[in-house]
Amino acid sequence: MARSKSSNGQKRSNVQYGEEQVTSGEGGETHQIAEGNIPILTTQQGVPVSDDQNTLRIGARGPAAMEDFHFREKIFHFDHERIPERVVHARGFGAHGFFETYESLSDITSADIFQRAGEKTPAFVRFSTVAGNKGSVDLARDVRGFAVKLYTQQGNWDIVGNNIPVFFIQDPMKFPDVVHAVKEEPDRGFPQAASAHDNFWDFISLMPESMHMIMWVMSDRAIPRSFRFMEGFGVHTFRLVNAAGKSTFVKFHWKPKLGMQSVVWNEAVKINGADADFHRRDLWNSIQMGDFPEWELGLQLFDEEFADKFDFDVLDATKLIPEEQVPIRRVGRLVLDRCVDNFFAETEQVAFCTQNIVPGVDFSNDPLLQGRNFSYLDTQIKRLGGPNFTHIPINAPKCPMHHFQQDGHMAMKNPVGRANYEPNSWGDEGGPRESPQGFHSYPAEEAGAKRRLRSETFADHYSQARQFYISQTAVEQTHIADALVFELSKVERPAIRSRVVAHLLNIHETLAQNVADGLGLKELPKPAQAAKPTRQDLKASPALSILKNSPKSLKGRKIGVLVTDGVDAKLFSAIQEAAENEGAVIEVIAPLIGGVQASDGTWIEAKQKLEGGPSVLYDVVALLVSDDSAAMLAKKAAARDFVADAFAHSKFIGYTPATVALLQKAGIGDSLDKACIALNGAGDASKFVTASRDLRFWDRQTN
Ligand code: HDE
Repeated sequence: MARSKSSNGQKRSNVQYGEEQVTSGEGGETHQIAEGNIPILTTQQGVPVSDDQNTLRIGARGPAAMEDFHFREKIFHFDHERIPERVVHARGFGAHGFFETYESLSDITSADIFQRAGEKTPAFVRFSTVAGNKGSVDLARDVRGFAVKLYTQQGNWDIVGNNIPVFFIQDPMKFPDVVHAVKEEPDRGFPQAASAHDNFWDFISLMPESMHMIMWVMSDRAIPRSFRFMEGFGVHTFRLVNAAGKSTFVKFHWKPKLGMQSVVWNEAVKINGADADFHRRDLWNSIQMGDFPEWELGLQLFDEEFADKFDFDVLDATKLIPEEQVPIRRVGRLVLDRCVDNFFAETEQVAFCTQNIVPGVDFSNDPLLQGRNFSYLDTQIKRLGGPNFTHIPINAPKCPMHHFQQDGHMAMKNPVGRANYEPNSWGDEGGPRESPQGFHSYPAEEAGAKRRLRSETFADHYSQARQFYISQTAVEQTHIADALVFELSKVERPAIRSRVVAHLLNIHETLAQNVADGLGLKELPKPAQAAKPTRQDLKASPALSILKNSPKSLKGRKIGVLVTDGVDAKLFSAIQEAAENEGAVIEVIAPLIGGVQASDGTWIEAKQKLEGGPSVLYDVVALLVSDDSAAMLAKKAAARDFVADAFAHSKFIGYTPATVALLQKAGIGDSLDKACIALNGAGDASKFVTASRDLRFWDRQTN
């Protein structure tokens, strides 16, 4: 590249060879010059730049000149573009919105956000996976972070939760271990964003307290269809405190307005290949379309008396309180209605801290929560480079702030005036003062010997794992067993596989047996030694199942419509209309991205070329194949995969008579069931769309 003029004498765009001329030339061949309203490119110091294509050099083929301040500044800044990614939850996606309070909760809490019905509080939410690095895939089997920052009038309140209501460990001392174990193995640097490896299962098999969370992570909760269709949980017990100082325990829940939905594992694997950004794209698109994702905030409120008599310790983060036992009170809604302007500035730099609470909210003694209260501030200082990360707009409170903290790296908001300490005698000019209305900690009385000790009340590790398992439908139970078999089949050491099965025996015998069979384990191990025997009396909690709470609606879902030239125009429009009536969207897939000509001569634009739009990207598929194109399509591997996958993933399939050739070639022509709906004409469209509200025809998995 050192020689400037290309051999055939052609000039490449934007670069002028061999001359110093910057303004003339035809078309885009020379520098793009600022004209009219286009601003002039400058350095960070504001110096106008005349040439952004070439470094300053001595002679056309000579060495670079050190004095090229524009080059040095540009490269120096580029070299420093990255900040450390989060040690966990590195891959995330955020959006802005608001929280709207339904009713005053002043009897329970003095938190300003809950005082006035109808009040809207700005919010920012960041969803994430836990284990994968920043550039990993969206549909890893993993817990999802669900972190909410509420910019209240009395300061920022962060509810830094997950989409699973319990955690792997009980004591924060073990957090680095569980995270090291799940992330890539240190010698080889892989696997990424996958718990299916020896280190993770080795650790888990030695940590019985993780068994409840393992049930959740092996369930479909860990492969959500999108952020919009998953629940969120604050996990720990917190306190709400009213103006009179009365405390009520609380657990926080976020309930998705569109209901819950997950994908199946084989689908997740393929989605990661077809669209590694599946979840972020979904959130981005739905907000851009004005279909704003929404959750309701639910509170489980209980007092000391309940806490004392509850089957488990409310301070143990490996336990939940079934909704059937303490019902959820819905007190407001969270709406995400604005995408970020800049991913780095907002999503990457947002700094959540569990210790960010406001008057009227307080911590409990959950040891994990107490450990987190140290960790988050510490990690933000490392990640964002200093103590002034609250000066970054995404982290800055939207209420007045006055304090005497000053200086440090990148100080943006600097106090004016003389007083930078308190007490002072400067009167009105002396700066802010404390107030009785400020934050008061709940005066819980604490006493006890200083020891390193796990409470006896934390000792039952299997009963709620069993309760979760028996609360699932048969299909969901099969998915849990399949996930365990998949994960443990990637584990190379047989002893680890067997140790996990030994724990499963304490949870549910059928589950343990199914997993053992799936692994080809010749002999069942002895059940693991349990600190407490598994309780058999805990009743199933239907709220824990996704499928028992299926929304039976296509609202917010996506129908993939595969079209070919000559597609029945009336049928296409009828599907489009029926989808709109349901609140669903359609996406057109065609053999060529340019689109197809319909039977009435109109042109239908495609959003995806067949090879780039596999059926795993859609909730429901309609195959609007015309008579003339059926044979051509049947020859295409992508078309055969499209229908075979839709069928294998238990999806509803609408098909025109001509499609049968393709279905036959894909090997499903003779297995069509009641979720495969013939579309003989426009009249069948609404029947098909209505039937698809079930989202999946699970009987197909068991038949
Ligand atoms: Fe976190 N966690 N965590 N965690 N966590 C972080 O903070 C930590 C835990 C959660 O979108 C880190 O900013 C410890 C439970 C979310 O930016 C770090 C312990 C729950 C996010 C950290 C836990 C969570 C984090 C890494 C055990 C669910 C992403 C980067 C005591 C209730 C927030 C960062 C975002 C992030 C520490 C356990 C949720 C290192 C020590 C339990 C959603 O501070």
